[in-house]
Amino acid sequence: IPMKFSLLLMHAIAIVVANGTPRNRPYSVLDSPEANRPLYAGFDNMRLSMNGSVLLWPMPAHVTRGKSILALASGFAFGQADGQHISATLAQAFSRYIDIIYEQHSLFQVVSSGLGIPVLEKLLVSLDSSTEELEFEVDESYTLKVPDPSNPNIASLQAATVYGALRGLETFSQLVDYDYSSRSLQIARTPWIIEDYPRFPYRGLLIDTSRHYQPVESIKRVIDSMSFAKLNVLHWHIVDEEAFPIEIPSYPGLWNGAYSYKERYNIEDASEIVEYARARGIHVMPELDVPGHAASWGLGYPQLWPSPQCNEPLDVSKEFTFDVIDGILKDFKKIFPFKFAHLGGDEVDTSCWKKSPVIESWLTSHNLTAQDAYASFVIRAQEIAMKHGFEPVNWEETFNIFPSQLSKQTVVHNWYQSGTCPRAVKAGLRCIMSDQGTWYLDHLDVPWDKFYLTEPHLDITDAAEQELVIGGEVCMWGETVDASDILQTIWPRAAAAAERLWSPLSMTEQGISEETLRRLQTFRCLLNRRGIPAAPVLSFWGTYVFG
Ligand code: CP6
Repeated sequence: IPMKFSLLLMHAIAIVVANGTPRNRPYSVLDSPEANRPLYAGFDNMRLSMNGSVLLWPMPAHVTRGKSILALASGFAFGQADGQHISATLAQAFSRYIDIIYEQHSLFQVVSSGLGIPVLEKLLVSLDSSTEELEFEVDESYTLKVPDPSNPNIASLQAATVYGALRGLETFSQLVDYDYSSRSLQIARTPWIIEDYPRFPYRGLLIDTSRHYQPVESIKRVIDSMSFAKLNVLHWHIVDEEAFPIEIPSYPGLWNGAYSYKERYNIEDASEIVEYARARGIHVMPELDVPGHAASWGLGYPQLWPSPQCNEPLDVSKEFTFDVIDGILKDFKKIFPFKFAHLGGDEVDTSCWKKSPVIESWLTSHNLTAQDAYASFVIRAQEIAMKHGFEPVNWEETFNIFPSQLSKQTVVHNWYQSGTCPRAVKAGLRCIMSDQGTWYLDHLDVPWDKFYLTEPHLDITDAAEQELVIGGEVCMWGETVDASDILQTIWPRAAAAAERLWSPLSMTEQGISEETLRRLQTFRCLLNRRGIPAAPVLSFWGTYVFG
């Protein structure tokens, strides 16, 4: 009998594990979002939301809802409240979200009349401010009412700025479901009242275009997908030792360090990326990683290499090195309006400086150790960046090795060891968390659970110190990905971090439950429906439950 039972039990477990992951069939239309019912949100969303779950990702700060239902009217439209200055950013977003709401269900005809249920004719957006400028810490809060208490056929979205309205439109789009029996677009559990705002102003994703080139189109898909998860900073690690793929008009030889003439960005490409991101409420932070991780600079200007045997760190002894940094940051300022520039400073191995005769004698004559020279290099790069109007971000080694020399303006970017942000904020500096053990997407074996459970305020209890943690960032280093697999490597795990960075701590500190898993699966399906090839949600959480 035990044998029989255990076989039954194993069978049950196998069904649970295999559920919704058809491994043995080639991809076909049967695997498309709408056809694969158990896995995809289009169908289950409706049932589950009626059963009580709120299937939004990331979870808003405050949600109340009712027990009614609304269908989108055939002429459903977004509009801006009468008498307001028309926002071009909002108008573009309206057209994107109409496409998203309708086309994600395009395998089916959408019926919108004769349903016998109330219809929603409009979502009216009202903005408190007409600014279109995307500044750091811009107000991203919004209030969404579906329908508005004043009119059963109109929903309202009120926001301080257009960037809050973008977040609200995303939330609205996640409320809309395709109902298979009536073939209409519906919103269940109305009336909804959602009041929402981010927990952290900096919710980042790093991409690395040095180890593998990413075509502009690929970066745009990454930006699209970030906006679905309410991430708002694309940290663009443009250059590293392997390649220098961007045009720098002040030093046009630099992009000789690109892999090929095609695998590089001209000014127009970079500006197009910045504007594409801005229209989605996403800042682009460029990184110029110095003095290490910079060997590729010397393909255009070999005098930046300390010696033929030593091609990084960059030559600290020559004024030319700092002229080049000055030119790059001056050109960056014209392309990247974000207030931060990342200046790297990580993994600097100065041992070959001491073996380069020119640098060795320069160190001796200036009475500097190699470490002093590393510090002075970083400080000088910070001064150049500040001269051009940037606030500097540096990887944590700079803070670990010479904390008191760093500008007070520095944002310390954690990656290497735990405890860095607690020390940085105690020293009065701002901090971004990117724990390599749990928020590095190139660590392919780290499951979403760990991304979800990473807490930027870990070991920081003082409120003023917590305030200095501006947020966190997941890092998609480029060694393991190119355009063929970047999206499925980023997603769905980055979404877990996105909720940690957006939703109130009181919610995320509850940890992971079956509800979290189901909501994340729903979000992953939403990404698939929108053309983002997010990978299946593999959960180690399941092993806690199923043994
Ligand atoms: N490149 C640069 C990298 C990394 C860093 N800087 C890195 C280090 C360790 C891991 C992953 C990435 N590839 N420029 C560290 C900030 Cl595990």
